[in-house]
Amino acid sequence: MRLNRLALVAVASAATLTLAQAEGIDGIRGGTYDSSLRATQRTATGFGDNFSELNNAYAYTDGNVLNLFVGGNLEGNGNTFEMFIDSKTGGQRTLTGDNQIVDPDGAGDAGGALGGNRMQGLTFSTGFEADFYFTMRRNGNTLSAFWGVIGGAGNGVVLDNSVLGIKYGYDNSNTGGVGGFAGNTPLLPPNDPAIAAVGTGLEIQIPLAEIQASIGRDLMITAFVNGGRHDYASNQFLANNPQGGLPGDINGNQRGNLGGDGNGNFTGGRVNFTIDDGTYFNVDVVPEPATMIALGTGLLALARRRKA
Ligand SMILES: [Ca+2]
Ligand SMILES: [Ca+2]
Ligand SMILES: [Ca+2]
Repeated sequence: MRLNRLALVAVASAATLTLAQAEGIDGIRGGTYDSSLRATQRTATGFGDNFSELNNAYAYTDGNVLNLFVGGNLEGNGNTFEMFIDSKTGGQRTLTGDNQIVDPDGAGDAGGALGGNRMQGLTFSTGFEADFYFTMRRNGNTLSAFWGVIGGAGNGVVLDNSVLGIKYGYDNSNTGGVGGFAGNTPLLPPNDPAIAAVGTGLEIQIPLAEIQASIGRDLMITAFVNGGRHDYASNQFLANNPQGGLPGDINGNQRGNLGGDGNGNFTGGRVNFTIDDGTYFNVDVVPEPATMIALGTGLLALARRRKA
């Protein structure tokens, strides 16, 4: 009898734990992210204060999904949020163009965002070999999101919160975080509390199975804001490396938008430069927090056996 009650308490605790951890994918940073700050922005935005800026990244895994929150804004003029995930061995450090065709309509090119006229040639940090690609744009209040497999053939997937188990949400109410870019002033301090505090922006949930993640192998993620046709990069990258995380930034100064060539120039539709080393953040892949559930189930089974 005593054991039965103990078992029930354990099961109830597990249920409470599960409920407490439910995170709405709504662009609002809930309490589940509290201990999972991964990166803060160190460069004021060249795409407009509170129009397009990436202030911080919070992310965690729970054995089933990756939950990712990026505090900031994405302007409703069609600008794109770009995210590359390195979740397994292999992939592309330099986008070869041998990839799925993602968002061809938005890119204005049959090859799509990753193709020869848009991001083919973009080179990631040393050690970062991209495996998957997520992109989202805002036109007014309409969100569009797409998924691509690096090295995959055929067409990417149009996401709508009901396919691949991938969910996304956005809240545009941020008015804090970084300001507008005003020249090559020194980098903002790392882990600035006001920048880390931004609590609205983009939120994404991706099943770990979809990115073939393995327990114990960290995810590596690099994210930035790009132009509407994926052809003109802003200066909002996460994470920043100690030098600012932008090409050529070796003197600790903020830099303006990277454009197509890394130097702020529009090159006629092509983003093609090398991102500095360390321009990504890690997210550890951990097992499901099943200890409580297993304990509850075990005790319940034990109680049943004793009863029988
Ligand atoms: Ca949320
Ligand atoms: Ca701001
Ligand atoms: Ca990889």
